[in-house]
Amino acid sequence: MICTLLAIFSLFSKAMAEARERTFIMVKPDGVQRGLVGKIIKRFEEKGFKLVALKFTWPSEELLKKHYADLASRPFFPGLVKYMSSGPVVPMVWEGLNAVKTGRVMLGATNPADSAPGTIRGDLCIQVGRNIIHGSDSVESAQKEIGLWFTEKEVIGWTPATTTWVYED
Ligand code: IDP
Ligand code: MG
Repeated sequence: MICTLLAIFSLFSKAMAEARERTFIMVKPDGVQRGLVGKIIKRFEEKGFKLVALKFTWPSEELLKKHYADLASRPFFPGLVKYMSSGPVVPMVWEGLNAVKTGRVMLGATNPADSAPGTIRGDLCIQVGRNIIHGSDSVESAQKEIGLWFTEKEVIGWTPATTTWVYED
């Protein structure tokens, strides 16, 4: 009996922990210039993910070089840093079950030429060097990116009134 209760409790807390997965999403300078911020936020809101951090900021080249450190040796890196530092961006943190993986699916492929219709990139942009949005590719990179762009205090824990209508438990 106690074992069953413990098993149920551990399944429940596992589901709750998974529902707290966080991903770092950012509207890039072209998305801001093209007036797509509201539309992009709406997609994540309507999906059922929870917004836990957001800001409007013009990022430094230094921050962008850290953000894209993994790509430093790629030929497009200097152009990428120039593009990303060319204007304000909207970094955000979204939370929910499988937020990282589902967030990537919602973004679509890196190159909009390969992004499926219905995805953000598939619907709203054309070229890889102007692909309007960033999304973390793993839970580990999400944690790194959230730490780069936000302080701990800027990430807000809260419970939306809709939670029990989005999740079964
Ligand atoms: P991702 O944004 O889908 O995770 P990454 O391979 O991590 O894709 O590349 C980061 C960003 O670098 C892309 O979103 C895009 O803006 C840019 N990028 C990637 N490949 C190219 C390229 O071949 N030419 C120009 N820019 C590129
Ligand atoms: Mg990436």
